[in-house]
Amino acid sequence: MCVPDSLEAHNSLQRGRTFGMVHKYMDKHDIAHILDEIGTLLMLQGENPFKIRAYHNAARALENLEEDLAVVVKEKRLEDIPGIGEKIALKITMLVETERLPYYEKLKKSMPEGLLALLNIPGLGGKKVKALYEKLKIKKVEDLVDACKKGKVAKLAGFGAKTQENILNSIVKIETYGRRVLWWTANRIAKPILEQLSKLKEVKQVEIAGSLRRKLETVGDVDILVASSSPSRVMEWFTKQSGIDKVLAKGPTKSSIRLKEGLQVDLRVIPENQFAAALMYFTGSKDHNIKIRGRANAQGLTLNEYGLEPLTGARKRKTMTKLTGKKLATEEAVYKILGLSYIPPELREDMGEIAAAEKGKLPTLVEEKDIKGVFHCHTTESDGHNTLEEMVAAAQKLRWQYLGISDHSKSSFQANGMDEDRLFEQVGSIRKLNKTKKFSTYVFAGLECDILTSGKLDFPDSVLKKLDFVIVSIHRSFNLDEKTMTARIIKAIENPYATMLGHLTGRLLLKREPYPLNIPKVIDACIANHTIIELNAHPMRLDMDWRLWHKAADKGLKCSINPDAHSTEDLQYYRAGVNIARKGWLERQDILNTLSLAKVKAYLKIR
Ligand code: DGT
Ligand code: ZN
Ligand code: CA
Ligand code: CA
Repeated sequence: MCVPDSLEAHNSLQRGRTFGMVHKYMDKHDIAHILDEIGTLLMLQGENPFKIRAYHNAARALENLEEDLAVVVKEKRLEDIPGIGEKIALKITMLVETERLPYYEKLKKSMPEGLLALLNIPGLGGKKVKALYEKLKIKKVEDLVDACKKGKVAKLAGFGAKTQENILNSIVKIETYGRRVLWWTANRIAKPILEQLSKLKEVKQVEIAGSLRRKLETVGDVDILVASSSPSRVMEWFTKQSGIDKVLAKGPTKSSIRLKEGLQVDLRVIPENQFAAALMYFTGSKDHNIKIRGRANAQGLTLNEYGLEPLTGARKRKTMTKLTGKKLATEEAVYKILGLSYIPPELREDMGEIAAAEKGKLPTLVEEKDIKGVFHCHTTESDGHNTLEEMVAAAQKLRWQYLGISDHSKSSFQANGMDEDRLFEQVGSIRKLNKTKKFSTYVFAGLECDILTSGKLDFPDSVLKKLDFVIVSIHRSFNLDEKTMTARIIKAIENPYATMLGHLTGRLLLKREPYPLNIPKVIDACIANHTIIELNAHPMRLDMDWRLWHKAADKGLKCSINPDAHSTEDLQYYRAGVNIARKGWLERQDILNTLSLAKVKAYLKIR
């Protein structure tokens, strides 16, 4: 599979914790999570693969459901959803109606709780976890660490010393990663809290701050700021809302809670006249703040979370005049007084934004509305969950002018990759669909073509040349050394039919490290060969990393914001891609899919 299991399952498993059964309100994500867990538990019990897959498929179907689950259940339409059969429909119904499922509870009780967390360790699948449990009585991560240290794991059939070492290394990494959450997930969790806060009549203003506002790829905790003159009422609501696991701190102006999902949320209530300064302060980043504060000091001002004030002492009088009559009601005003143009939160990372703001040379960042269509979408022809027509209909709903379909090639057999015949058949269907003008969205026929270990592509040029575009990606042989990996990718992108390079480093945020690669060399080769590097917008990938885009784009590298969509709902990932493009200082003209259909057609033709 190109993309790992559902995001939600990933994020909660990553902390090795499970949802409790006493939710006040169970939504589709909660239920999907339970179905995923049932599938996993069945796998650990050695159940048959079809039964296991049925649960995982049903979980994904729920995640992708666009309707209100409660309504579907009420109208008894669950079984109409592809991927949900009769038996699982009954279980979902029971969960929605009673928030309980005895089958699941019994299943869970029959297995040690810590086993599920073991599955999240890279390299440990159901079979291995089962063997560890049965042969060494390993029930949780601590047992496993202990057994590794004693050399017991190495001696098990199918493991060995190398595997034992890898397991230990992975555990160390998971422990450091485990404290953070994907931006996408944190945003989904934070949104309803924000919405409900804004409905309280005591609340004048409410904003997200911290890394979530800066759109960092992962966040440590969620920071919310509220402007209000009655903080106690706001705190009261905040610390008593549903979904709380624990109130970590409750004070008159600052409280912290931990949600059942494991995420921490900090709330600060601030008087209205200090809101802008506080928002700036708590948005950070810390490094950006330090530079900004230094700049204020140099101008005879002091900037802190309460506002911008004249420094005391000799310089006081001069600056007083400067501040008279100015109201610091917005961040813009604060930046302006400091002689800077407004710096969007995404750029506040101390990566040259202050110098650029001083010269009025900040980029005009790309926006969601600039996106005219997307490439890198999968369908049921490989490992996607929606058909070609369903994907196009969804793109049309987003008012996109075009959609680039790129299913997997034959070497990705685990993702049901296509051979030549199936590829040509799909190309035929796409051409035919375009002719019918059934949709206003034009479809480009492409391929996500595997880069083989040698750097050769999975299909000969004679096949590739019949396509509108080709994304070349690595899906296996990740453990080559840096030199070999770099040469492999460069060979692939030098192919004249390689339009773009997919998920550059293969990283999965909070889960899998990038493979070793000389990235600057690959970037230079892509520029020289006019090959685009995609900004894979899957929330778990966000690859190429935003820290590299600014310089690369200045050198002439072109970007394409690709959702790597495996369902119609995944098309929304383009938003995560725009966030990261903005963090990477990218402007409209750096990005292929901000172009109109006519211009993209022309571009692809020249190539
Ligand atoms: P996170 O939560 O680890 O993803 O990252 P942030 O940036 O959200 O960090 P957090 O939640 O600790 O604090 C939010 C912001 O508050 C941070 O970006 C800048 C500001 N801040 C917090 N503590 C300090 C500090 O000790 N010094 C400075 N200059 N700023 C701070
Ligand atoms: Zn892929
Ligand atoms: Ca934070
Ligand atoms: Ca915080």
